[in-house]
Amino acid sequence: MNEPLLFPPDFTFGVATAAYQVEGGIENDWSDWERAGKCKDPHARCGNSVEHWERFFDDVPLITRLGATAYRLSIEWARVEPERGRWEDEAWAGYRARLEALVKAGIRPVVTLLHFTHPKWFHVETPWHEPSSLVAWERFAKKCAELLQGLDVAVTTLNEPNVLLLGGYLGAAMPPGIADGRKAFAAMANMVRAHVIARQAILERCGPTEIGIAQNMLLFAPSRRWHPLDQALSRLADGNYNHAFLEALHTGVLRIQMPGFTAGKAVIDAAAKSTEFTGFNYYTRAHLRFSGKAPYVQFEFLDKLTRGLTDIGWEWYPEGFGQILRQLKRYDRPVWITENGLDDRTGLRRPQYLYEHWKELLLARADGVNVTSYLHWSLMDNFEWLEAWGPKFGLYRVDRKTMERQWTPACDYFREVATTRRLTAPPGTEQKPAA
Ligand code: IFM
Repeated sequence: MNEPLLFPPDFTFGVATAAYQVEGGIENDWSDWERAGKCKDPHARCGNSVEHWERFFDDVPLITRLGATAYRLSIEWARVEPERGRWEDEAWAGYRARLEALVKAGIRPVVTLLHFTHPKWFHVETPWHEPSSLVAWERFAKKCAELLQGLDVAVTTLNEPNVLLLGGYLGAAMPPGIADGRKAFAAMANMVRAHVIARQAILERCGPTEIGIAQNMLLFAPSRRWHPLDQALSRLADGNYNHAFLEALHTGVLRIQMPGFTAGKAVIDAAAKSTEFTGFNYYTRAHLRFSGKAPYVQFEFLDKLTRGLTDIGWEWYPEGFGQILRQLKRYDRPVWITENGLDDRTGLRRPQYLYEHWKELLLARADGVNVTSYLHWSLMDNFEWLEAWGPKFGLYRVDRKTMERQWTPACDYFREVATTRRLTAPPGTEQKPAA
């Protein structure tokens, strides 16, 4: 590419975090999960995390210094309703003060209502596969809508419902730790309904608001390109994992199809056309192999192009970003990149990663995909769920002994592109050029 590619003047550059991963001091289903020794390191604890709750007002300038004008953050349900039906007014006021501080600093909040974590009572008393989940959720969503009244914010109701369902309801790898296909489908249908309920509550109290979900999407590919069963698995994963939830929010019909294994259909009319934008979280490509014995699907990250996996072991594959972006045209909504990033423990690869993914984004735009925002995961290093404190996803490195936030080379590069809108290659290159 000889000419620099340009981002349009109204394109939004921002950063993202989630409450449990950064705030600290939260007791919820995940803190219980850790105590039960269910992270990779059974002694790992999120604990005081990176103290973003306490340090929030000092962290705001970290965002503005990047030239970012949007910040995706989440409300921790367990902080505001630690016991069912008991609101913590101080916590609500704390969130309001934080949102106002962002707005005052010229940063538009993109507020996530549910980012994986729940109050401790939720899975016991009103789990997602039961209708009672929606009663509890509606009360919470209405309080969130009150919180947002009068502020210029956007909302992602749910973060990666597909990850929560796969990990929490099929794989028993995260709370609530269930492995039950029937309950998983019931939970999925209720989460579609939950999006609709939250949207309704927000529109009623806040007026016109941009509302969507943040959907994790992987570029699925057959491990053996020639193998018909690996090919079929990739197609099924694309349909069920990537698109089923988005399709439901587009058409009002939720459909899961695993020929020979299972199928599910729920008609939720109110979900049709229930988003203002398509939120897309992209990290990598995954290869699928039919293994011949239960559970039949082998999921692998392969370094097919010998670029070096990212430190968490995911493939470096910006081309997949562009390919999925082109698929999203079908939803006929502006596309927001609600997350994209990598675990980069030296901090040296992130500028090149940004460059290659931004290039794909701009090429997709040139092909008519209306991508209007890019929110980097993450503003700063944080607690990475089952992997706990190993991964480093932050533009800012955090020294957890001193809690100091440290500028990295990617901060310079992010700022340069976000403020000039010109995509030029970062100085030096740690990555082989895309094939
Ligand atoms: O840290 C997570 C985030 O909570 C959800 N999306 C993927 C990120 C990296 O794994």
